[in-house]
Amino acid sequence: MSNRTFTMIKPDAVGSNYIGGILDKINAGGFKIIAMKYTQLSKEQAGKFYEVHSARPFYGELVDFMSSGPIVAAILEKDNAVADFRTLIGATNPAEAAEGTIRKQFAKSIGENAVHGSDSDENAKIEGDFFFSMTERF
Ligand code: RTP
Ligand code: MG
Repeated sequence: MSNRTFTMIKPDAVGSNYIGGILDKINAGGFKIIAMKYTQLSKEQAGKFYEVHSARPFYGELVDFMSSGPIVAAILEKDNAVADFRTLIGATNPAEAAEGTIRKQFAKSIGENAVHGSDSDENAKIEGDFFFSMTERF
């Protein structure tokens, strides 16, 4: 089990000035920030990042949304990082997210749901490498 995961603060949350609030919850949850950047994905880059979802009906909408404004990308460290971070962010649909979770507090809808969290150690590595070069993390 790896001790790292990858996250993005999505365009809805950046646009609503929730970066600080979300980072507070990440720190309070025991996660250390290993790498972080503020950037915006092109449509092509968002399409590549979410390629695993290319057959899903919401893919076009997801790519449009994720390239619609700036995001914050980060690599986080904690024991059991992937599973613990998914617990901290809550269910994909904020209407189903548990009390105290990031999505319960900050997400607008199932599509515009404030944050991303990797779903496996393997994807955490792939996703971190998508955004950060060797000299941008340690
Ligand atoms: P994420 O990858 O962003 O951490 O979210 P997740 O694992 O909870 O959800 P996933 O199934 O991987 O879906 C990726 C993102 O696609 C959008 N989505 N829209 N309209 C819809 O029914 C729908 N379903 C998913 C969400 O932005 C979701 O986070
Ligand atoms: Mg996912």
